[in-house]
Amino acid sequence: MELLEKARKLIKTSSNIVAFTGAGASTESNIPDFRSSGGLYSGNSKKYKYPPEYMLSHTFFIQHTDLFYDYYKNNMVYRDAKPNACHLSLAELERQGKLKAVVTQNIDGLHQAAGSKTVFELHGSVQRNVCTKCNKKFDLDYIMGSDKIVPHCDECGGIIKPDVVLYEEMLDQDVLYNAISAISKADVLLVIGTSLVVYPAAGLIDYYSGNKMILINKAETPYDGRCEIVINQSAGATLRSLVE
Ligand code: CNA
Repeated sequence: MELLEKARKLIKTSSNIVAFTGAGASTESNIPDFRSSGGLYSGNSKKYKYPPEYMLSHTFFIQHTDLFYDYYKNNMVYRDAKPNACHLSLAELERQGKLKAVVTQNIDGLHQAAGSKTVFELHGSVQRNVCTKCNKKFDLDYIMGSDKIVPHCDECGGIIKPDVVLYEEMLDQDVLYNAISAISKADVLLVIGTSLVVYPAAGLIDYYSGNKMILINKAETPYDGRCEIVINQSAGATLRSLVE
């Protein structure tokens, strides 16, 4: 049976689908991923003398806060991005009662913008920001609107940190617990737009115990052999065709 047809059938007959998404779910919203050619790791950050992994680390945030924010604001925040067919189709599956949760490595907030309600953001979100001194919360407009490169709290003057999980930092334990719980109970697992090389996030799909894993990713991944169906096509067009 044709792959798309087979995937469509699995989705049609399931009422407990969970989606696990990565940066490839948002490239069609014009947000670059990390590892595609043209992605953030492939050279469009040449302006900086440090590798992106280091500039997105906790150590770098503490030791070079100004450079961190320069890189972060120019490469990780896309305020004009709109949800694409991938985000919208997943939200539609949730509205139909078929999809129970989206577990995402993305930090862009586009699943919620598309209408998804149950979203577990493993790596946090650029939309939330918090003062490192007094814990006051700030939205993205405050961070980007600040005329200084490093945003400071308007009450105590402390440095504000994005609620984004940087390299060297732990994942939020509640988010992790909820994500594992959803994945381990899922009937169909839709894995979309992720190279599956960033741990511990990628390891979460090991908690899926079924045999209906559908992977939609342009490039090969280390998990291809474990999937029932692998579709190496664009996430937006594929999801649209699976859900309509
Ligand atoms: P990655 O390692 O960059 O992999 C992305 C994968 O998506 C690649 O294998 C591509 O082949 C594939 N891909 C790209 N575009 C499409 C498309 N249109 N359709 C289908 N497949 C596509 O990114 P991961 O998510 O695996 O890595 C996890 C990192 C990336 C997390 O820490 C994220 O926070 C981080 N990240 C997030 C964003 C975002 O929030 N939009 C952007 C860039 C990086």
